[in-house]
Amino acid sequence: MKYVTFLICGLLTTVGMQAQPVPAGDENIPYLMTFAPKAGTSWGDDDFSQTFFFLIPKSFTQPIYIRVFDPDISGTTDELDGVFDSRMTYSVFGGKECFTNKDAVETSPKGNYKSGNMLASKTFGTQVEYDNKWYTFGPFNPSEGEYVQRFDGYIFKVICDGIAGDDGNLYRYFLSTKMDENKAVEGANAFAYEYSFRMHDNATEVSHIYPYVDDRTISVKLSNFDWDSDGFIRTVSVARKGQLSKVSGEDNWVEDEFKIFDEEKNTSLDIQFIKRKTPPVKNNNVVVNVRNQYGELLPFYVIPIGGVPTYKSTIAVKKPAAK
Ligand SMILES: [Ca+2]
Ligand SMILES: [Ca+2]
Ligand SMILES: [Ca+2]
Ligand SMILES: [Ca+2]
Repeated sequence: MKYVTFLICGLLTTVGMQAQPVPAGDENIPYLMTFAPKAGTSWGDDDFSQTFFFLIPKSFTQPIYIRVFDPDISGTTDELDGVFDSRMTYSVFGGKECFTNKDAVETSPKGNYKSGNMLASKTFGTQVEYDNKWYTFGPFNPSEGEYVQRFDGYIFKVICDGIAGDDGNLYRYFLSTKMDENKAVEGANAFAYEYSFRMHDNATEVSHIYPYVDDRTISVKLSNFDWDSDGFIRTVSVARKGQLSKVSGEDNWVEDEFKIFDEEKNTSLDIQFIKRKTPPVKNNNVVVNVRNQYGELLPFYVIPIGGVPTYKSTIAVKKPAAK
């Protein structure tokens, strides 16, 4: 049933940009992942904190809700170390600087990363009543977010911080118009500058992240953490058929730098996470970020800007001639 829902969402996002599960359908990422602070980073989370931004178009004026699936840290959906004894705090921020503060858009929970007005906050532990269930923050008036001119919309920030314990928290979000069900906000999107997520166990599943390349981007540095040598990380774009990147093993960061083609500007890249078949890697948690030549992070939109890029052979054929 869950799989069917994901498929439907995937179709909707390509057609109408109106579904906001996070992760979204095209990403095929089963869960976001944040570990509690006493976990070793070898479990797959480098900093025990994850930030997501939700973008509401100015034209949308109805109340919104931010829903969390499996907010607790217990049961079958989370990653156990010993006994479940962890706590996580989810906080929703809006107002001035919730997005435009420079600490808010970095990869690590440092400085004033909790900038803006805290609109709501709740800490979860082992509450079984929320196991595999939704918890809803809100309602929020869209204007409680931070208005950002270049998006012509309001931005909310949600941070999940590991507070205590050593277990891993799997969860998902949904930006909804309803308190007790998932109803998409038309024209909305969500994005992050660093993605910390759980891979599928099934080796045939491919997960995707879609960094948006703006027209100032000349080169990018793709960084991945604790990939556990699980197969390939490959980049596809309008001008790139499938370029393999260096991958990390256990508890380390690996970086790969490459030039951006002119044709890739103002499009999304499709970074594909392809599992190895044997021996199988289970419970693989990984962290990914992408920076440009200025060291600025590229946003990963859950609904890729310009759609999922497909390689166009005509572009590639043209390229050598243009040089
Ligand atoms: Ca534990
Ligand atoms: Ca759970
Ligand atoms: Ca959970
Ligand atoms: Ca891992």
